[in-house]
Amino acid sequence: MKRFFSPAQLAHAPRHELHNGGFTDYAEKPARAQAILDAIGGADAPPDRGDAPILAVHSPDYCAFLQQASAAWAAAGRPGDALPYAFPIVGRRPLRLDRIDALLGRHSFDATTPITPATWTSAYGSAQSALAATHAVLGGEPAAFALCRPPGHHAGADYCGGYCHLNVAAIAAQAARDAGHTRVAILDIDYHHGNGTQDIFWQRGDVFYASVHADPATDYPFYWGHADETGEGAGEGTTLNLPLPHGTTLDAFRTAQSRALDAIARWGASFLVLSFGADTWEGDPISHFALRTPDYTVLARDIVALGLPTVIVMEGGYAIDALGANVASLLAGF
Ligand code: SP5
Ligand code: ZN
Repeated sequence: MKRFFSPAQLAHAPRHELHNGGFTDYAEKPARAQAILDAIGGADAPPDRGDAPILAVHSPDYCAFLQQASAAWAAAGRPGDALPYAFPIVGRRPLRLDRIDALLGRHSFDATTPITPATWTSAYGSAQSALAATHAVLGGEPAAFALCRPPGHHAGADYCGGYCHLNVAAIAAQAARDAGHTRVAILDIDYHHGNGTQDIFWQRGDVFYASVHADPATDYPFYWGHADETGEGAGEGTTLNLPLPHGTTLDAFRTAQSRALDAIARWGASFLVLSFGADTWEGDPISHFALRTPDYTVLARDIVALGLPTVIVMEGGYAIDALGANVASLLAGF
């Protein structure tokens, strides 16, 4: 299978994240990508397709913010990585969006996702990897893998959060739409709900979003991913959320994934984007499911049985010692 990764994706390396009221090591480390590369035997650098396919999903203001936030933070005399601390509740607006503090809160939904001088470069490379895999599949490959890091599924059209800046699954899905696929599905099997992906396609009837994830009643991102969220307007019925409890093992996960696959098949998708997170693994340090390494091959075979051309984009997975084997297990099923 073709695999894509840009060395530029390694540069984004925040020191800390805000966790339970204090700072801890940032879980989404560059070493994650190296562990995956080692396990899958490397990857090709993606060509540069420019920012048009990124701007097909994200707002120009938000992309400018990602490029400028770190310099503005430093210019304001702040040390370290840029981090928001004040957020506009829905319906409020800041009067001065030139203030870095106001900008950070306007374009973030949490305080766990610092912006560094390399954030834009790495996120841009991550998006280019997703686009390279998408174009490989559009060109006839049955499947291709984008080693996306930083990940994407928590990022909305104009906000970051959850270690995510550019929504690589949404960028891939939109590129497939723009290449002529009229019905594109995204299956998200990261441990966390992909709130950004859901938001981006919430009112659209041309992209189906299905997610299997930890119940937001107990888990981040809390405000999205409940079973009664099904989309609105033209998108009514094209969002499917399948929350699961702590301790979930293969049987229940596979049953939920099969429900998602059935819905995608019934809806008539002709192209699939798989948001894959290995944070469902039993030993993941920030998650509470109990999948085992061989389980990913089983899940992949069920996805292959759908018979759709498939772009796989990497999302979470924080047990670095097991991450390579877990990704290799998934790819073996393809
Ligand atoms: C892409 C993805 O999997 N994002 C997950 C974001 C989860 N953030 C909330 C949980 C934060 C846990 N932080 C643990 C810090 C360990 N040093
Ligand atoms: Zn996750």
